[in-house]
Amino acid sequence: MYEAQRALASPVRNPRMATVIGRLLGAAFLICFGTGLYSHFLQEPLGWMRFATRPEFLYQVTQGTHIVAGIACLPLLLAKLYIVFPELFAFPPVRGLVHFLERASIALFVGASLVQITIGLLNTYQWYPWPFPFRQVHFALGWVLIGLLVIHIGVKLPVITRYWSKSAPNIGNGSGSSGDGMGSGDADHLVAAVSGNRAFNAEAVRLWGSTRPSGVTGRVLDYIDATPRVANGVSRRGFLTTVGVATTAVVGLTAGQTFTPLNAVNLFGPRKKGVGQQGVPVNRTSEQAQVADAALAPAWALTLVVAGTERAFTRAELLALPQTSVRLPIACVEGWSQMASWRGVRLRDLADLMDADPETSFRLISLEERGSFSKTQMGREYVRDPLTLVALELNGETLDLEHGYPARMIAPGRPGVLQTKWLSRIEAI
Ligand SMILES: Nc1nc2c(c(=O)[nH]1)N[C@H]1C(S)=C(S)[C@@H](COP(=O)(O)O)O[C@H]1N2
Ligand SMILES: [Mo]
Repeated sequence: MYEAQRALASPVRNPRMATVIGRLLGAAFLICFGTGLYSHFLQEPLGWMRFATRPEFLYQVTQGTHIVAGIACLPLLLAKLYIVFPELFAFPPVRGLVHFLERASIALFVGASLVQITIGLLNTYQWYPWPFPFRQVHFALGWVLIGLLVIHIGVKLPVITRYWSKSAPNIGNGSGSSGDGMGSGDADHLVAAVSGNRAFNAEAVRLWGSTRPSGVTGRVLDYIDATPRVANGVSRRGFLTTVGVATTAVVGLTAGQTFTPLNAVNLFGPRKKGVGQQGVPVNRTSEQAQVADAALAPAWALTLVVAGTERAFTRAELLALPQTSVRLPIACVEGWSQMASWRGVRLRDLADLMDADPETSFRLISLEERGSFSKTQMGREYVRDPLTLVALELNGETLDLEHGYPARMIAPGRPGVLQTKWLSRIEAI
């Protein structure tokens, strides 16, 4: 076992590096969790929840951040696994119940993280090669991961605090795993830890001083002395540079799908700004939604239903009402977003025409018959917002069929999935 660990030894495989990469990864996880919860509850609000409608690009920012931080997790997680990989060969593999639980929680943590990042990434490409509903599983796994992150930080707290700052690791004084009273299991563990890092070995010898203790600590030092002091190729600086470049590259070459200054280098993002009908990307097409016939039928009218009263508005009638122009983004949950100019009727004007109570929420129903977004709900804060439109025009032209002709919803600060295209009915609820 020591031989295996020795073969894997490297200057980057040390607790300081694990702490450095670990806290970046931890921060990315927390950002993903926070922005993910926000996105989730926008789509599935609990009854009492109300959301900010300003700034109108809020969701564009939170979801863009979610996707960018999620993508950054991939190289960071691989780097972290590279650093701690020799732990797989720790001997004995299990040193009692607590140690077993610690290792089991880490195994679960690594597995769940890999699944979470992978399904999230594939989702941004709208590829769902699995038999479960993405959002519910991604949401549940998010909670599992935060729980495991808390456990992981708790378990590793002594290491994290000791290696948090750049100063020399204080392995000699007052730490529970060295000095007198160490069991032989601890010695194995220390040998294992020490074997991971040549520079750390030298530090250990220095800190322990010239007096060579006998017993367990002496064994550790004998081991250190017997171990060749050659690094196996990867230097710390080289490793950090590689991780930095890889992370910057995957982030930088994707973020352009939502962050305009990087648009030119958006190589990995599945959607490009300005590419699509009327300069806006299309997520679900009229063909996929099977709405073309109903949407282009001359008999189309938008039906409003409030407190049992129904009223149908033809497109000509909608165009005859006061028109408002707004600039609002489509901000897809999958990370891309695009600002656009919309023109149409304020939803609150229609609600007033129907004498709707200002406290009512609405249900938006699309011509689309199947599909998870054919019916969506809109809270009162969006209904009453002056920027919320039943849009009839996009970027100065009649709304394209692909963008929801004859009429679509556009509201500030909402995920793309709730910007319902091909409207058919709007019901007060
Ligand atoms: N009826 C309906 N509306 C819909 C969808 C849909 O599948 N069906 N997709 C939504 C999603 S996921 C997004 S991101 C936006 C995209 O709008 P766009 O295609 O006009 O850019 O439309 C939304 N409106
Ligand atoms: Mo979307």
